Amino acid sequence: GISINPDVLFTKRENKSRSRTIVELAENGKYYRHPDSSLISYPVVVEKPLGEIKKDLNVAIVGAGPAGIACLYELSRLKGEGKITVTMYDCDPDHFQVPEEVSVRIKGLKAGRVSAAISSEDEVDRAVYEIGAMRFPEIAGLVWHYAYNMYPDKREDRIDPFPNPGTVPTELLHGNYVDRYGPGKEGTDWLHADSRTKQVVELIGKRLKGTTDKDKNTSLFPIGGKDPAKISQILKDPKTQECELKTIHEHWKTFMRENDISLESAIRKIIETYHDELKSDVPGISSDVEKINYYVELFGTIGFGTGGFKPVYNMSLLETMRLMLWSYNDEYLLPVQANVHFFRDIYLAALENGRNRLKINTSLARVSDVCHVEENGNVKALVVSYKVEENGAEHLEAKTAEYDYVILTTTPKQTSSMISKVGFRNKVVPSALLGEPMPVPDDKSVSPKSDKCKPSVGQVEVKNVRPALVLSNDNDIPNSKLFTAVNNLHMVCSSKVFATVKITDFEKYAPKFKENGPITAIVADCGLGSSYVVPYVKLTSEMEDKSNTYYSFLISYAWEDDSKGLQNVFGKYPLNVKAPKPPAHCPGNVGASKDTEHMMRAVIRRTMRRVTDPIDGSDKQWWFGEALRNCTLEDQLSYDWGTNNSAGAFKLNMVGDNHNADLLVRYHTHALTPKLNNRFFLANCSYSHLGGWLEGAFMSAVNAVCGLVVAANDGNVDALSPEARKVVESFESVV
Ligand code: MET
Repeated sequence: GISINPDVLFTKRENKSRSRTIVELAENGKYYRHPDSSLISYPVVVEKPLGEIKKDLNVAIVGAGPAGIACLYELSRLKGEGKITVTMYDCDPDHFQVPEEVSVRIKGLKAGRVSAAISSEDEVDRAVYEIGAMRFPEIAGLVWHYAYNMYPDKREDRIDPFPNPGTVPTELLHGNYVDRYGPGKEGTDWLHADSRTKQVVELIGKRLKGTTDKDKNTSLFPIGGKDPAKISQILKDPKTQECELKTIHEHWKTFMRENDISLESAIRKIIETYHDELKSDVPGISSDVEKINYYVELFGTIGFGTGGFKPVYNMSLLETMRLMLWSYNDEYLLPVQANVHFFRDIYLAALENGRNRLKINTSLARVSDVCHVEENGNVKALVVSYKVEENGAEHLEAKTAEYDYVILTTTPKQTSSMISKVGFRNKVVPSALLGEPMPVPDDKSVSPKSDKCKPSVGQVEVKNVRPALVLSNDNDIPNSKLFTAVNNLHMVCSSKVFATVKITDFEKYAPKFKENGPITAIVADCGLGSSYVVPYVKLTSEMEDKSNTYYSFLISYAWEDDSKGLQNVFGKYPLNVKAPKPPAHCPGNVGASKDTEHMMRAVIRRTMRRVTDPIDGSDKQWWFGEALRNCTLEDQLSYDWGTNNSAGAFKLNMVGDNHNADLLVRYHTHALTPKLNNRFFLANCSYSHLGGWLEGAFMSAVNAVCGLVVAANDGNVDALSPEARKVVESFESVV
C-alpha cells in the first residue's frame, strides 16, 4: 500500500484522539483548490445545484461506479423545467443495482471499482474485506461533502482513522534490516533514535515537501520559489485571494514543464545533494556512491511513511507532488458496513431527489461502441450494447439506443475500444458496422452466414455515423489525440490478499512496539507491498462480538511488479473458498482447498527470510513469515485489478503522460463550442489528476455534468451557478 505523504511521519498526534466527526471532516478539505484547477473549491461548487436544464433530456451514463453515480446525483439536483431520463449501463452482475436474494459474499457489493466481500461463519458476518476503495483522506472535500449529505443522523458521530503504517505500531523490513516505528506524542516514535529509516524519510520530507516555516525554504523542488508545504497551506486556506491562486496555477505550469521526471530521479537527486545530512553509517558500505544507492533503495521500501513504493519509482514526480500538495495526513473509514453502501446511498438519494423530474433505467449490459449519429442536422449520441444475464452470460445480439448526451465513466482501456471503430474524421459516414462479431455456436439455426454487406452475428449496421469524442470539425488529428490520450494512460496493477485471523494466534508472533502494543502494520521489500490489520468498525451488532476475537487482515496490498508476480494465482478469483479446519496433528493453513493453498503458499514463500533482530542483533527467522505459516488464515480472498476485469486498479501518470491526462481532465470544456455538436463527456478518476481516489472520480463527475449543462443550453455558461461556471471557464479550453 502506498500513500504519499511525508507528514504521516512528522505530524504530532495524540495517540488515541485522532477520530473526527463528519462535520469536522467536511470542513477540513472544503476550500482546498488543486493546483491544476486553482480557482475551484469543488465542495463549494456542489453546495448548490450545478445549473439548470430547460428542455427534456435523455442521458446515458456508461458505468455505474463512483463517477457514474456522482453524475447521476448531480443531474438529479439540477434546476429548471426540463425532465431528465437517465439510463445507467453497467455490465457487472455483482453490482448493487442488480437485485439479488442469495446470502451475500461478493454479490451486490460492487459499484465499479468500489467493491467488497464479506466473510462470515454460520451466517454471522465476521469481517468486511474492502477489495476496492478502503481509506478516505480527510482532505477529500467532495467525499466528506457527500457523506455529510447522505448521513444527517451520523454527522456528529466519531469516525475512526484508517490504520495506516506509521499511525499504528509498524515494522519495516529492508533486506536484513528491521526497523520499527509508531505514533508518538512528538510525531513518529522510532525504535532507535539514530534509525537509518528515520534519517532518510526526514531528509526526503525536508528536501521534497519542505517546510511551512515562513522564513526559509528547504525543498530542492520548490514551486514558484516556495516550498510545496507552503503552497499546500495556501491552496487549503479559505481566505486565499483569487490573484494568489492564479499565480500558483502559473507557477505550477512552469513546475510541470520543468519537472516531469521520475519519482526515483527526484529522490536520488535529493540524496546525492544532501547525503552528508545522513549521519548514520551503513555498516560495510563506505563509498558515497554505494551509500547513496543504499538510501535510495531504503527510501523505496519505506516510502513516505505509509508504505513502500519501489514498484512505482517510475511514476512522474508531478503525480507525487499533486498528492503531496493535497496533503492527506490522516485517512478515515466511512460510516457504513461496506464502502459500496455509500454509493448505494448516493444512488438512492438521487432517486429521491429526482422523484418528479428524473427517471432512471438501469441496464445490465456491456457497451461495446459509442458514436454520434446525425441526420438532417439532428444529432444524437448512440450506444451499442450487449445485454448481460444475472449469471454473467452475455447475449449475442447488439442493441442500439440513442441519447441526447452520454457520459462515459468506463476505465480508459474499456473506453478506448468503444470510441475508435468509426475513426476520427468528424464527417458523417452513411453506414458503419458496429459491435463485435461474436463466435457463433455450431447450431446453424442461430447462425446466419455472414457476407460482406450484412452484419455478422454480434454486429449491427448503424446509419449516418460520426465519432464520439471530437474537438474539431475539420481535422481528424485533434480528434484522434483524444483516443491517444485515453489509450495511453497508465493503469497501475494492484492487488489485495485478505484473510481473517484469530487475534490471540497472531499476537503469539507479533512483537510489541514499546508501550503501543503489538505490530499491526508491516511494510517490507518481500513483494507483498504493505500489510494492514483492519479494525472492525462498520459491523452489525452480531459482528461486534467477534471483533475482540478476529482481525480482518489485509495481508498484502501490492502495486505493479509486486502484484504482477502473483498474477497466475490471482486469475482464480474469488479464491474465497473456506479453508476446512486443519487436522489436530497438523496446525496451520494446510487444510485449505487447492486454489487457496496456492495463493497462501506464494504469500508465505515471500515472507520466509532470516533477518537481523532489531533489539538483540541476532540472526533469526522473520516473525511475520512465521505468523503467516502458523496462524490459521480463514476466509482467504485475493483480487488483482490487472488480472480481473478493469484493466488496472487506477491511473497514475508515468513520466511523459501528463499532457494526456490533462487533456482529458479539461475535456468538458468542449461544451463552450456548440458548433462541434459533441454529445459526449468523460467522468472517472482516470480523467482527473487524482487517479485512484474517489475525490478524483467526483471532481471529474462535476466537470462532466457542468459541461453537459452548458451543452444542453447551447454553450451558454449562464445556465450554471456562479461557482459552477468556474468549472467550465477557468480551465483552458480543449478546443
Ligand atoms: N487511493 C489508493 C490508495 O489509497 C491509490 C493511491 S494512488 C497514490 O492506495
